Amino acid sequence: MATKRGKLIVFEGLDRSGKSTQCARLVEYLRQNGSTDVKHLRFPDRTTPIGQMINNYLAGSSQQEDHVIHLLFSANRWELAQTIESAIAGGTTVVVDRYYYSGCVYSAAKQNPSLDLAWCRHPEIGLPRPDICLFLDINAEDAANRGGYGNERYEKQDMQDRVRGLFGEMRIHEDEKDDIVVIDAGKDIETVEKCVQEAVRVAIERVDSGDRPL
Ligand code: T5A
Ligand code: NA
Repeated sequence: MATKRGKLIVFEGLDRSGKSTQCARLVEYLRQNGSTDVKHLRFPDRTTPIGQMINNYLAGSSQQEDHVIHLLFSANRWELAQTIESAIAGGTTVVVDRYYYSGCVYSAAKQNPSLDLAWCRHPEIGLPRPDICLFLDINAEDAANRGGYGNERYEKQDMQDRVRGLFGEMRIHEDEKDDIVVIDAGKDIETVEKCVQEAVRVAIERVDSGDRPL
């Protein structure tokens, strides 16, 4: 029997919505209960030279023109595109903390007139398409009340409010609406975790039944 391809599972949401927490829990769960290898990635990947430029920008220790930082975030994904594709083709499931949805909406939320959502999408087109995007939905105020908020560049309430609105408009593919599952991230960690597991189970079944080829 041919090996099943791996799945691409993406977490999205505002800063402090619980992505890293849920990502780690899902990776652990799939490693214990799934039948495939699991690879855990996050964007920005701050370990590459491009990722270090992004890190300095987010920390406020360097400046970048709006289009330039947008393209660096995108390039940081393209650096790993081949790795993601090979993993999936080889049967490994890839779980990613932020992806091109963040890439587009954070840039568009800056309200630079020549950097709208349509412009922001272009460099992302052609990246591996997620089988499911789990959008951890929380309002900016509740997110702000969680630990450690306020140290990085985009962690400001008005920016986060615009980002949340733009997530709803975000599409790379025409039929992408079905890729996105909204999860109420204001609930406790275990409740959110259960919702995530159920949504992922449904998505995996959809792909394996041939309903959703890559
Ligand atoms: N960005 C990113 C772009 O502009 N363009 C791009 O292309 C990309 C990829 C950095 C910034 O870069 C921007 C977006 C961001 O502004 P990041 O490194 O992912 O992106 O940084 P954050 O999203 O800010 O990561 P955080 O770690 O801050 O947030 P998480 O991962 O959403 O939240 P998490 O899991 O670390 O949890 C935060 C706190 O809340 C608690 C946790 O214990 C932790 O203390 N928590 C909960 N508390 C109560 N109830 C729950 N259900 C909880 N879940 C977690
Ligand atoms: Na995070």
